[in-house]
Amino acid sequence: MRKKLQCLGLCAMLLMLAGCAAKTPEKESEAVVVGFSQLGAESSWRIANTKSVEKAAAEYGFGLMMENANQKQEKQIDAIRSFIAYQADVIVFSPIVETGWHNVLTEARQAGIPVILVDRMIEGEEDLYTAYVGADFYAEGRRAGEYLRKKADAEGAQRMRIVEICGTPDSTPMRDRQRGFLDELAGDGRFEILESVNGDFLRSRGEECMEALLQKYGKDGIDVVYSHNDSMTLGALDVMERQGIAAGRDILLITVDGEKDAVAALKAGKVNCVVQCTPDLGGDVMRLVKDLKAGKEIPRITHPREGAFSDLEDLTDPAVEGF
Ligand code: GYE
Repeated sequence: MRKKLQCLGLCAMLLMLAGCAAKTPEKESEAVVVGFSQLGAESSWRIANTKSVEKAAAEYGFGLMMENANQKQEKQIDAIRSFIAYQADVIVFSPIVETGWHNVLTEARQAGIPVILVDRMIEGEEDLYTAYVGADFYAEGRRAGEYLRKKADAEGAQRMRIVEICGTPDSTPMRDRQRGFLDELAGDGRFEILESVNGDFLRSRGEECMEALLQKYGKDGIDVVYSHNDSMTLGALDVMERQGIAAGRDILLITVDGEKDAVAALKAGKVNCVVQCTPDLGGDVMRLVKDLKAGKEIPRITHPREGAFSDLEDLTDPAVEGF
């Protein structure tokens, strides 16, 4: 069965490519083919992001060749090479980590195929991509820290011991959510980071990390969990609930993304702050693809507008909802 499906997929792709080869200039816009390398399916955020790209490509009438790399950089590199071989019009990709892209992106440039980064950035290599569409993760980290300072003020807290559950090492959201948070709290003696651990943006790892942290510090030794995404937060929350810890009161929880379950936990008082990060980036990306193909100048950086929800605000506001 699987073989058959693979074969069907291949035939569909060949047909699509045959269509491209035969494209006439007046059909140019219909025949745009976008190669999209998604990095994985590690979180609800990622799944929503994939859907957003698929939906937008269909709305613009673009052909989409999508490959999911299942968290493996080598697979992303292979996917980009296959898009180059197929002569996609534009390559869109979401780099799992910031480094290690020089060779493959040089190949794309030599083939004359523009590259748009979506969701995550790469380090340096400014001349090897045309644009970036995604969040300002540093600002997200600052928002998380800003909430915590206000919360400490509101509670008159003198000391807050923080554990940080981080996303994939060397990824842009991990690096910048950490940097922004630390910068925001720097110089304020009330805050102490006990430890930062790697939860890889996965719910299962969030659970493992929380178990290990509670074993090490005890429930009375931790005041705040700052988790880089909702999936890990929800895993950590499961552990707290199993251990009879009143999340949101005994231990404060700050999370990033804004998926429905996290916003529901916020409204239920189990999470204290949700810093928003929208997965809905497909529309911006495809608009840029269209403009690029039309020969227009496109902006180098497009950040979606984002904010934060917290228990310091009115949570009955209808605008407070998740994706
Ligand atoms: O926060 C997390 C996902 O890169 C912004 O990756 C993205 C992050 C998102 O796995 O849930």
